Amino acid sequence: MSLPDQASVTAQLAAFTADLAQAGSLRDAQAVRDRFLGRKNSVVASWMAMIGGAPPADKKAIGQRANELKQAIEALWSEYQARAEQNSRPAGAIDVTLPGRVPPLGRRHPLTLVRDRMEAIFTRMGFAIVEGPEVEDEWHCFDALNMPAEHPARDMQDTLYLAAPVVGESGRPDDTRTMLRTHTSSIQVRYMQAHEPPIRIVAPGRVYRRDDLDLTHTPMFSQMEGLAVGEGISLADLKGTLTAFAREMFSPSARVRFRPSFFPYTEPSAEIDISCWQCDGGGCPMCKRTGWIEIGGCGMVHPAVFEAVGYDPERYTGFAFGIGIERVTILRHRVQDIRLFFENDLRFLEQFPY
Ligand code: 2NM
Repeated sequence: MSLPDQASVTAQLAAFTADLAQAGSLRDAQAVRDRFLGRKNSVVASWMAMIGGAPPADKKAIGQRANELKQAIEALWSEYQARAEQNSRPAGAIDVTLPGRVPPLGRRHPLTLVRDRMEAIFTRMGFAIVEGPEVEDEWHCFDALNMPAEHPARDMQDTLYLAAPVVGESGRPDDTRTMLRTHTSSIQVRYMQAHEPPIRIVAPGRVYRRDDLDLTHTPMFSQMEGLAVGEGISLADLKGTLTAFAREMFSPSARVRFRPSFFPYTEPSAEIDISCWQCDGGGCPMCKRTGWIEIGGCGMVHPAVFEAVGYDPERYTGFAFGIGIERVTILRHRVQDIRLFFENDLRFLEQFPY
């Protein structure tokens, strides 16, 4: 056999192409490829084998021809395979053997998860969930809640008023400004106007205040306020309700402590502390070594609020409380910065599994 030259390469490629065209099945085609490219007894293998016995001056050229042939056949073979793959099913058909594409799944926001849990706990205790408008009038947000015109919370510094005043529903002469609600108590005022006692409701929702952004403040945040009104409702009912909530939400051994405080719409008023669920009250970094963690405020509804909504303050008493949903979420999940809740960074949001 004469030594392979450029013409031999061309001739072998032509032979390969012709033989492949004759192949009636993938198995036949693979046999053709093996005859040209296989490790033993193939055309390429026999050319490689000639290198050893060839005159030194020809060795390099034979090696080059063998490589050329090998690469060209490999290229033709991949084209053949790609064509065979396409022809094996009708155009546009679905290849049912391919693995399915898993669509990316959304998930609930951490604040929604905590709110849902809180709602479930209060629902089981007989509270109804009530919502209301985020754009409010001053009467429902302030006047009805024993916060008269001179009250500092009504200042432009603290409250976001809307540019276009709209006449409110109360018909009162001072009821002309609209605002973004600063607490969800306005929902409870609306509910009391529309329903006679006994009532038991929780009002979750977003609230707005004129705050600058920092680690612990955002101008929008979420609250859940609770309200129970009836005959003979006492501070003991308030404490029992909050204790039951804390045991389900934080720890079965949770205790509740009231610290005297002031709100215009309750008397007496208190801050709500829960025994630290990390150290069970012993003192740890999470509770700043105090054993207690503040989660909100509460009190017995002020008679002036009942007057405003048309309830008889001689007949009815009630308790109310407000809990910050961001605050509870931050404490439960040790979130470092409140702003993370509102930036929608998936690396943060994907860390809340339940
Ligand atoms: C709080 C603290 C104390 C509250 C009062 C009322 C209403 F409408 F009945 F007067 N709703 N919520 C209340 C009381 C809210 O949040 C820190």
